[in-house]
Amino acid sequence: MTPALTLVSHALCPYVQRAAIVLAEKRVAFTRCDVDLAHKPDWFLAVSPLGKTPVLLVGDTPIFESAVICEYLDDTLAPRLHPAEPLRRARHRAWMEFGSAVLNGIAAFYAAPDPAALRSRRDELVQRFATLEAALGDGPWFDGTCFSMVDAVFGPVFRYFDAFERIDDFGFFDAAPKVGAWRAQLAARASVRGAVATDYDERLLQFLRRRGSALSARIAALEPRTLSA
Ligand SMILES: N[C@@H](CCC(=O)N[C@@H](CS)C(=O)NCC(=O)O)C(=O)O
Repeated sequence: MTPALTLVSHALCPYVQRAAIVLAEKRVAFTRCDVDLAHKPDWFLAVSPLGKTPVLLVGDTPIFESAVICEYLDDTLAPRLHPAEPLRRARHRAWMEFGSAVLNGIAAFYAAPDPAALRSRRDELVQRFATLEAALGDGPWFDGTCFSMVDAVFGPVFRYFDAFERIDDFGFFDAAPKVGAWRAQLAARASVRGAVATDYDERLLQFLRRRGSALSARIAALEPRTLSA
């Protein structure tokens, strides 16, 4: 019998979303348990050696690091999201890493301390998307017609840009039409939509507003009406 699966989560964590998307694609029941990362409970620190979400509890056994969790789920539950052919699979794993680098770039963008740094971090993300554009085929997914693990990684990446676009038109995807089309496909996918709670958008905006960053200042300068539109 398959042991019970518990995904130890944080409401805004994009790495948690990867695992939630993979679980949903595999149509596997799991329990989600959110922790407050500002006040980490002892039981959480006991199962998370780095003090980070996500952790997947497989029965009583904890697995940490989102990529490892996703690989474990792919090894044990159908349908496979990774390609069977080793070279192609290696290429997918490499682009999963690229997805993590884009997440770091996103964090640098929303934490940028002043407008000049915000512009530089924006330009770095645009460069990342130009690189991604050159790697994409005809879609609709990263590698054609099969939804893969790379898609699970980029669903949460692109979700941030819904919030950024409520603040301003930063033109992130202007020169990357394939990336833009892929983003739209991912935004409509049930597993991607269901990986966050219904109050996610408001919580993310609150989180961004409280960074004390150049982006926070931009949010504070906006009319509440603009943000709710
Ligand atoms: N490499 C990790 C990154 C996980 C991560 O950075 N999680 C963040 C939340 S999104 C976290 O738990 N931060 C709390 C901390 O670092 O104290 C993974 O892929 O699982």
